[in-house]
Amino acid sequence: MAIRPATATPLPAGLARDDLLEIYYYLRLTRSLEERLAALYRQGKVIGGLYRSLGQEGESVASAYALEDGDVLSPLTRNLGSMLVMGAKPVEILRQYMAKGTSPTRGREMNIHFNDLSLGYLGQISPLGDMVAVMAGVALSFKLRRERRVGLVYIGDGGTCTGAFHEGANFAAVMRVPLVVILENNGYAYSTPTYKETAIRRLALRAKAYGVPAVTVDGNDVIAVYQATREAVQRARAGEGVSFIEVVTYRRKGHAEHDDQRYQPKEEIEAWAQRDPIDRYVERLLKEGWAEREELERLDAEVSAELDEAVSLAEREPPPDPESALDGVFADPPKAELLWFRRLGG
Ligand SMILES: Cc1ncc(C[n+]2csc(CCOP(=O)(O)OP(=O)(O)O)c2C)c(N)n1
Ligand SMILES: [Mg+2]
Repeated sequence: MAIRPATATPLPAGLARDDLLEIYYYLRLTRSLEERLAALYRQGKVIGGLYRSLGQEGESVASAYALEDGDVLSPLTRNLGSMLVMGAKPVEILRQYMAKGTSPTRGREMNIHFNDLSLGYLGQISPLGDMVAVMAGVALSFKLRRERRVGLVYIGDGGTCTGAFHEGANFAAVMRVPLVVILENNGYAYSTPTYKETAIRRLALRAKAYGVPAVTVDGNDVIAVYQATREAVQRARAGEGVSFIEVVTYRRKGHAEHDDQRYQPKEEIEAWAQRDPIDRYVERLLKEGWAEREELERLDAEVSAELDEAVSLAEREPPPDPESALDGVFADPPKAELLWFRRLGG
C-alpha cells in the first residue's frame, strides 16, 4: 500500500484508506462482472433475463458497506453490488445466471434470486414491495431478541407505489424496528418515468406518511450515500427506529438486456453517463490524495484476473441433472420418470 501523500485531505465519513480502496474494488467488481455477464448473454449462455445496474453501482455498494457483521440486507435485481459487499462470490452469480447445476439454486431460479443467510443477505423475490414487510419482520425479531442488529431493504421508485410497500413501511415505523429503507429513484419503473408513477417529486416525502425521518442524497456520490446510510444504521442500532434514504440515480440500461430502452431519451442517458458514480469516485480519490492511480489500476487487474478465473470455472460446469428437478418441491419426492413419462391413462 503506498504511503498517503502529506498533501491529502482528511479521510471522509470515518472511512480508513483501506476502506476507500475496498469500496473501489467492489464498484469495479460489480461493473466488470455485469460486463462479463452481458457478453455471456449475447453468446446465449445466460438463461433468462440479465438485469444491469450500470450507473447505480455506487449506491448499492456504498449503502451495503455501511452495515456490520450480523446485519441483514435484502437486495433487488439492481443490487448485485450490495450482494458482493456482503460476500457473495462472483462465481456463484455466474453459475446462477447460467443456471448451472452447481449454482446456489441448482438451476431452479435465475439471476440473483438466491440468498445466503450466513452472509446476511436474503434472496430477492419478484413481487415488488413485499420484502419491505419481510424485512420489517426480520428487524422486529432483532428488536424482540434485544440484538443490536440492523436490517436494510431496497425498494425502487416503482416499488414504492405498491400497497405492499405501504403496509411494510407503516408496520416497521409503528413498531420502531431497526430498519433502513433505501428508496432507489432511478427515473424509471420498466418504461414508466417516475413522474408518471407518483405525483410527489421527492420519494423521501413518503416518509412523512409514516412519521419517520428521511433524506435525499445524490445516489451517484459514493461517499454521500455511505455517510447517509451509516447515520441511519447508527440510529437504528441505537433503538431509534426506521429511516428512509432516497438515492437519486439513473438506470442507464433498459429494464433488462432484452429491453432496447427506446423510451429513454439519448441525451438523458448521456447526461447521466457524465455523472457516472465510479468515474466520480475515482476523480475524488485522486484529487483528495486518498489513493494513487497505480493502486486503482492494480485493483482493476485483480478484478479482471478474478473474473477470468470465475468465468472459465462456471462455463465448464454442467447443467443440473434432470433427475433432480423435483428435489425440494415435495417432502417425499415421487420418482421423476413416473410423473413425466407416464402416458395418460397408461
Ligand atoms: C407487485 C408487482 N407489480 C409489478 C411487477 C412487474 N415488475 C417487475 S420489475 C418492475 C419495475 C420496477 O421498477 P422500480 O421499482 O422502479 O425498480 P427498478 O427496476 O427501476 O430498479 C415491474 C413493474 C412486479 N414484479 N411486482
Ligand atoms: Mg426505478
